[in-house]
Amino acid sequence: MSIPQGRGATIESSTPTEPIRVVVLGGDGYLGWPTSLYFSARGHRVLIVDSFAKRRWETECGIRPLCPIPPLSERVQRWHTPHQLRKEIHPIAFRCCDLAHDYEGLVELLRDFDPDVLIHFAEQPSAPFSMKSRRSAVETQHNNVLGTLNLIFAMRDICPQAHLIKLGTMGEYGTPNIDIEEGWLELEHNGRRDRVLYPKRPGSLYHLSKVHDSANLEFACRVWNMRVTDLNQGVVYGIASREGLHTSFHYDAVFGTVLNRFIVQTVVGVPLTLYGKGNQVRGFLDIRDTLRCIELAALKPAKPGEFRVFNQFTEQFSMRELANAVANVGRTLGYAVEIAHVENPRVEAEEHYYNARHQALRDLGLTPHLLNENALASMIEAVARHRDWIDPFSIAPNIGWRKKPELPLKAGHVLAA
Ligand code: USQ
Repeated sequence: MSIPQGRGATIESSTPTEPIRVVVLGGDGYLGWPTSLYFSARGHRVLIVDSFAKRRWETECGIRPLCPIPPLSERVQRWHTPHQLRKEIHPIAFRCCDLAHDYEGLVELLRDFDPDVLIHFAEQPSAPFSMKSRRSAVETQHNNVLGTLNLIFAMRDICPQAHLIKLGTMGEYGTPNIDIEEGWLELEHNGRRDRVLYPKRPGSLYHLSKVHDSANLEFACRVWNMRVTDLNQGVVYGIASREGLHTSFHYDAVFGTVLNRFIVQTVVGVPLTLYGKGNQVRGFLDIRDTLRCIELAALKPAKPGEFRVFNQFTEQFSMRELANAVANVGRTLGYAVEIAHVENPRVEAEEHYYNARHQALRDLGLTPHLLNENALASMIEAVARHRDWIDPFSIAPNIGWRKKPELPLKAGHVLAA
């Protein structure tokens, strides 16, 4: 199957398979929207479910994505228009439902749609947001942990055979001084052996919400025979877009992830905000690989009772390496890029061991898009097309991990509630 490509990262086609029924929870977001299109383009039936909480949080924080994102109904309509005559493309359905607060609505939509696979992005995704205030921490954990708990019960009772693909995070592990395995650890203690969930020591209350999810999901597999794939995803970068159908790309200090931020900073001429020494190491992946990894997990599901964990990233970098790579490419494109070591607003190790296993998705068939100068240059060029819409006042970090935001706040910055 081949589909016309828009600007930004291309959404590649893969081997056609039997159509499946896919619910994308959180399908209005940065990853949920391109995932919905990816599955729809391959002939699968897609139901998007979203509470639009992310749009509300953006308004509350006074920030906006790189370019205007039309309402979901309009985006879906724009997707349908060129495809209406193609029999293999089914209309994308959508429902508004807040998993944490509308259990009846959730049960009803699962009963109506009868999914084979549920892909769960419907969580508050930002570490800084979760550390902003008591209120935002409670909202994060309530939304994420209780939303997922409701989902577990609804699946148990309505569609127990369906496969849940849950977006977790590499940040669940933290930065332990031993190798990071894929979810499970073989342990020998006092002469006895066992296989246990890998010990977690995350760095924010957001990351911790995903740890709680993982524990609940493993329980559901063990006790209710559910089938779950927990994707411990690294930091995603890139712009997945088709003409008029951009995804919600953030660069602000709340929802923007580090490489996407560095790219925007290059374009607007703000020094790259390297937190602390910049020797923190994290796993990264191209947004196109996110889509492919989810497809691989969906087409080769976990078995009943299996809590399967994949570490979903393709390469690891220190923040300093990333900043230098962006600066070098930016300069060759004519931007005057500077790197600023700003005081680290987070509490995190800036020098640490990091060696995380990430073999399982490759074994399933992932061929990664690795980060190189061309990829960085095309991201810079794609962002530059939206230069006039970028809000430079939303870039400087203004949420600290410690009790009060002690960092200087400049005009236009949002105060923590
Ligand atoms: N960092 C900078 N400068 C910045 C922003 C971040 O140096 O301007 C540093 C941070 O201190 C941190 C690293 O970059 O050491 C990553 O920060 P990030 O904001 O890109 O990513 P993080 O907060 O860890 O969270 C993001 C997503 C989250 C996902 C996670 C994957 O927001 O949803 O779960 O990446 S991971 O990092 O592997 O846990």
